[in-house]
Amino acid sequence: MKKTYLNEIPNLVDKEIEVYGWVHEIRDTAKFLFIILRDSAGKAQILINKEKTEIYNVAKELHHEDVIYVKGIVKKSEIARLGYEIIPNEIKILSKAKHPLALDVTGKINAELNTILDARYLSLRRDDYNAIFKIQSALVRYIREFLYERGFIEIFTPKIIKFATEGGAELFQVKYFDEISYLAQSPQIYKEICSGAFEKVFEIASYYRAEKSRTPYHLTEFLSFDVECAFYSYHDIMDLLESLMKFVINKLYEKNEKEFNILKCEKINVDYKFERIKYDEVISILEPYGIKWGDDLTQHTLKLLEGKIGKKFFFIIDWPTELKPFYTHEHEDNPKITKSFDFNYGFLEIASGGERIYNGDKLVQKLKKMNLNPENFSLFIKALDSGMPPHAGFGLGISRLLLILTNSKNIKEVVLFPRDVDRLIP
Ligand code: AMO
Repeated sequence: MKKTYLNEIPNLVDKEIEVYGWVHEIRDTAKFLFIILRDSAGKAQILINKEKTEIYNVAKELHHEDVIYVKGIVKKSEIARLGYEIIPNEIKILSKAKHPLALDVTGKINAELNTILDARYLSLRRDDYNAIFKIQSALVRYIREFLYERGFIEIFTPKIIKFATEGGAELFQVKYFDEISYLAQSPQIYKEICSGAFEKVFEIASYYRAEKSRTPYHLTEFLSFDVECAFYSYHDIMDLLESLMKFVINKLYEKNEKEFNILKCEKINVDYKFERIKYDEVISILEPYGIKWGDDLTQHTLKLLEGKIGKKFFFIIDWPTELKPFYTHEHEDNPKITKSFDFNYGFLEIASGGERIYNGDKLVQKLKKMNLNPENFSLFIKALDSGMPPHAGFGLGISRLLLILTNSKNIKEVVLFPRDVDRLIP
């Protein structure tokens, strides 16, 4: 007989089944012992009659998080909280949990974030964290579904690299035999090169930034979703990102209702045109707070902006050239600004992107202007000089999006095993 998953039992009334799982809760009364069994699909009540001594003798030794096997008959029950119960004919203990455990899996006793992260092996079994990572899995699946439907190719670029793409200060150094290498901060030049062959590419992978930012939104290892498309303008890319977000979020609410109910978080409305606000306009909104043209928009200033325009998805477009990376394409009629965007939910930046420089000579000029050494980019320059189409793309922080969707407070909550300045374990 195969393992029955606990969400299947409503269809198996009066049938004998074999279930496996963890002891979630135990309730002891004069006549009965009630065990709530949990597996990856749900929960079920096991009703043990104390007069059935052979079974009771095993069951009375059970503790939270012991792993057990139960063979029994499914009964519909008016009084059981879950509507069904299993009357066992056999119980076996497969694995004992040593007490005291580091964390209460039922979530009734709350724990500090550090305890939750240190004891990930237990907190992942909690209904709320379990739901968050099921939503993450679905999120990535729906992104892939959307892009495969539209002819995109999924790529896998190297994570050990020789030269920086997003500014030198935030690189992790890795000893690579006899030379120095770095952990990739983004797939930028590789995804651009691939768009020159496959046209429409995407990648979902982890990247590394030695950022010493202790904020609820920064990690040193973060999961990025990157897109690059040949023959797309930055407005085409924003159109793509907007329809992708609407598809993915609506699909999550449709298919993952159970997980969102567990988290008790309100649905985010995506039923409106995501506004494209020019950087210039943002500055005029923020001028009363002393913000000037050319200033970067810090989290503090973006919070002021959120106060003015509300908490919603929107783009900030046409950033000053000085504020964007070397590969960003300038406006032909005004080289002071770029064909670029940030994509925000309220104050929080979720993604950034734009059109790219696709001419080798222009890139060399730009690198020199930014005091970067063109020799370090010789491969990329060759690619640009070999018939590179105009192209555009974006990079989106999956965990920042998940944080918003699950109404979490800290990005580390929505990462299985987060890495930040203070955390390398577990
Ligand atoms: P950028 O540096 O803006 O752009 O990064 C893109 C998105 O990645 C997420 N992100 C992070 N998330 C958590 N912790 C971090 N330390 C962190 N750093 C970045 C954010 C951010 O919006 N190559 C460009 C993208 C492109 O133009 O295609 C890039 O890396 O959500």
